[in-house]
Amino acid sequence: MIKIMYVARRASLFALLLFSMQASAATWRYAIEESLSEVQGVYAAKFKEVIESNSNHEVLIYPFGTLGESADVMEQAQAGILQFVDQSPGFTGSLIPETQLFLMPYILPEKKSEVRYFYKHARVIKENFKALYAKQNLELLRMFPEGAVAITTQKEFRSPEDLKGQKIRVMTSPLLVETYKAFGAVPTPLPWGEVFGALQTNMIQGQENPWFYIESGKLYEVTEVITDVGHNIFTTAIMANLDFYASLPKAEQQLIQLASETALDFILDYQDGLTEASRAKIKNAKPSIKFVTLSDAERAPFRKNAKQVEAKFIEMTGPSGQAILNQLKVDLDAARNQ
Ligand code: 6CS
Repeated sequence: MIKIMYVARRASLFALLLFSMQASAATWRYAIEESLSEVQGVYAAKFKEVIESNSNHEVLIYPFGTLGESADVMEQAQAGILQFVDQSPGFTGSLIPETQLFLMPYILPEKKSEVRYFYKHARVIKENFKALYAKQNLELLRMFPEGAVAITTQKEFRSPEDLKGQKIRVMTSPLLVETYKAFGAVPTPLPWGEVFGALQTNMIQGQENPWFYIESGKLYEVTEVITDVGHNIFTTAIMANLDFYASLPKAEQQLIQLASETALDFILDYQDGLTEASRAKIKNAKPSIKFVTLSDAERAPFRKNAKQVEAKFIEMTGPSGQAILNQLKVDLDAARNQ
């Protein structure tokens, strides 16, 4: 009798162990705003590789278009339907106005070593933004750059006056609207899915994006001129649903941190030469396209007008935005003096 009870107890302990092992093998859903072969997709694939080779979890990546626009996937991540999401500040601005800091023209560095140092070490990301995202039930994991932003147009421009009356599409951020007003244009906020069609039908005449995206989205097909005014680098952010993240054992949180940092290093290296390669592909596909790089003198009025965008940022975000801007400047100094 005692032996039967002993065997039964061992059997149920074994079943419990088996159950907990199965329960710990989870499927984590991760949505991005781009395709798998674009920068966010490459980051996500590296993240997935690190998670899957160090645990029995599976990471399912949902590329742009599979779950809706960027605003839709953010709602799904906040609700916990998705465990991870990549959303760029150009869309997060309506939820967390301070993230528009990354859209402010002529503030982020152009030099590669400074860019790298900034995204790896900035306290404004690790502390200030981490706290702001947490208020929206999001654990901010990393922010990373996606390259210098260029402006596509139908006609050449060299000054804010030349952009008068030109409808330029921006992501749905109030601060980007202010930027393009300051640049002399008529800003037109649209979700990504509508951009190609709007250019094709001349509802808008231009838009801004990193070179790789202009190439992979074939925007050059509906563009005559691509201009570098040196005003920004594109920033994106990856985050986890906070309830989900907080419920994980410490070791799993550490694995997520490891995967996020490994993917950050990987994506920084991956982008070496990406802009140059994208420019070459565009020229090859459309030899008639014109590339323009504004000189320092031509950039001067854009820089001057950018000052009013900083004032708008403070108007939109108040003391919290001011504190964040101050911290950003400290971090940028650290990156310059590293
Ligand atoms: O312009 C946009 O809407 C977007 N640009 C990039 C580079 N990534 C995601 C986003 O859809």
